[in-house]
Parts: sequence; structure tokens; C-alpha cells
Amino acid sequence: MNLGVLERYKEFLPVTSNTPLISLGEGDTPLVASNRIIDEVGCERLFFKLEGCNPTGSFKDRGMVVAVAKAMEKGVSSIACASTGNTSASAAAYGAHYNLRTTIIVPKGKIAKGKLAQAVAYGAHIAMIDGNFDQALNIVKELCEKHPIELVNSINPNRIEGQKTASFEIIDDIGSAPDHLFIPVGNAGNITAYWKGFLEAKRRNKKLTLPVMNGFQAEGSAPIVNNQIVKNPQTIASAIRIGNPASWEKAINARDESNGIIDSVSDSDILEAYKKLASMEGIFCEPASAASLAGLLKKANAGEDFSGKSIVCVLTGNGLKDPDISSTIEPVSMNEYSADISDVERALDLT
Ligand code: AN7
Repeated sequence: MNLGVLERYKEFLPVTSNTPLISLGEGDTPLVASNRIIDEVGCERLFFKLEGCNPTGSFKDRGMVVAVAKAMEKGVSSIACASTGNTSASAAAYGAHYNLRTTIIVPKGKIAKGKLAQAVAYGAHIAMIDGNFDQALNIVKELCEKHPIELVNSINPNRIEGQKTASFEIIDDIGSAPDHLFIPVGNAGNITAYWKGFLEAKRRNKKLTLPVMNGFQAEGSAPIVNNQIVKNPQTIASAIRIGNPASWEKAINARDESNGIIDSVSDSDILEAYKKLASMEGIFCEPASAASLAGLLKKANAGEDFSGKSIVCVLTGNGLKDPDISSTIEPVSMNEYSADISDVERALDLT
């Protein structure tokens, strides 16, 4: 049985005797070895961390469960967040399960259909603003200062605490940290959390070698790469359409302390990696998640030598969340036939 992040990792989390050990079964996600894409990279071992297998289909649940538990510990009955979609779906699910009023503020028309469907179904109060994520985050921060509402965006440190548990799982699964971690970067909370997790694991086990952190933003939403706030961020990867990341400084620390990089990938690189993961590995993630593999392929194609290296690409969310993007994939073969076996045999070249 999946114990959930709080029960499994309580000694490493801000858990007191008053913290309810709540769970929707988050964490303990698969680390899947690449079978085909690894040949293009030329590394020793390549793994995908399937964070889309969390209860609401993204990594957000790991941190949300801790943020919600700490809110409940304080006696707060109302939570709120700004979101490009996944944080709001996660907050709304825990809000529903624990009977908290959940308010989400999202950029109108800019969040993937599956994520909005989740927030609606879980019963969130939804404010769709005529603005982008960065504006939504400013509004929700002010809202939570004025009212007795718990802010559950990743500027809430409990979110980062929960999300760091993904690093512990990777170390447990492969027996060490990988040489390289590749991860998408939006608001930059997750890269911050993974790095914190690896550092804490090293404090407990001095022999652990830390990974090089490789973060990737989308080209049209790359404030950290360009060292400049992006007023009007653009990318098909709506989850990471963020122009002023809240954890900007911490992401830079993770990059520099690990001798890593934060670089960008184009929308076409992202879509190519997204399609490859599905068609070559049987792994359907959302476009933003594929930025991690897109980044790895960009480096490998530029000639970086990964021989002998172990690499983990974090795939942050499930592909089912964004049906509009998936419907742009050309089917290998998809035609209509009469309900007649000989017709279908002919179609499949089986005659
Ligand atoms: C699938 O839900 O910001 O760098 O409001 O949904 O920690 O922000 C989502 C971000 C990567 C980037 N992949 O992580 C939100 C939100 C997926 C995401 C990211 C997000 P951060």
C-alpha cells in the first residue's frame, strides 16, 4: 500500500505530533528505464521519473499534501493558489478530501482542459482572470495576507518540503543519485525542492555524489535563462508559461551549487520530445514535462558526451491533462471501416 509522503518521510518533513498524516496516496512513483531513447543519448543509464502517476496526475501532490496538512494543523479551513493548472487541480483535490474551501486563480483560457476539468469536478471556487500566472500569483498573495486563507503555492515552504521527497525516491531506486537530473522549470519550486532533497540526503550519507542539475524553460518563457522578467510569456507548454518565477534565486543556487545549467528549449523541441516519449517509450506526459527530455536531447545533439553517465529526466505531469495538444499528433493509421473482418484485414495488410 502507498503510505503517502507524510507517513513515509515524516522524519524528514516538518511533521509534529499535531500534524495530521493525511494522504491521497501521493509519491512512490515509478522510475522507468528508457528502452529506446537511450540510444540517442549515448549514456549508461537513462530513467524517467513518472510524476504523472501521482493522485491528481502531477508532482504537485507531494508538496500539496504537506502544505494542506500544516494548514489543517493550524486550524485553517480555506486554501488558495494561483496556477497554470496542476497546482490548482492538486489543491482542489486535497480541499475536497479534507473539506476545505479551495479558491484557485488561473489565467483565463490558458490552462489545459484536463486540469480545469479536475478543478471543476473537485468543487473548487475558480476565478479566471484576464491576465497571466504572474498576475494571478500577485493577487492570491494579497488575498491570503488580507484573509484567513492559507496560500498553497510553492512560496509556501511546506510545498518545497514535500516535493523534495522525489529525490529520496530516486536515490532509493537507483542506489545513488544520478550523475545528471533534467527537469522542467516554471515557477522554479521543483528544481529548488529536488536540490534540497539531494543536499539533505548527502548530509545523511556523506558518500553520496550530488547530481548536476539541468533545468529547462520554454524559449518564450525563459526569464532565468535571459536574466530578465518576461512580461508576456508564451509557449505551448502552458504549465511553464511563467515570466517571473517565485523561486528564481533558489533555482540559480541549485544550478550554481551543482555546476549545472538552466537553459531553454523551443516549443518544437518540446513537442518532439513529447511525441518521442509516447511513441518510443509508451510514456504519455504533458508538454511541459517533456522539456526535461527536450533539454537532454538538445545537449546530446550538440555533442555533449554522456557516456558512462546515469541520467534521470523528471516527467512532471500526465499527458491526459492536455487533450488539445495531444490531438495535434498525427496517427500512424486511423481509418473507418465497416464492421466486417475482411475489410479490416485488408486495411491492416493481413490478407
Ligand atoms: C507539469 O500548476 O506552476 O518550476 O501553477 O505543472 O516548480 O513551477 C506548474 C508547474 C513543470 C514547473 N511541469 O514546475 C502550476 C505550476 C508541470 C507543471 C512545472 C509545472 P515549477
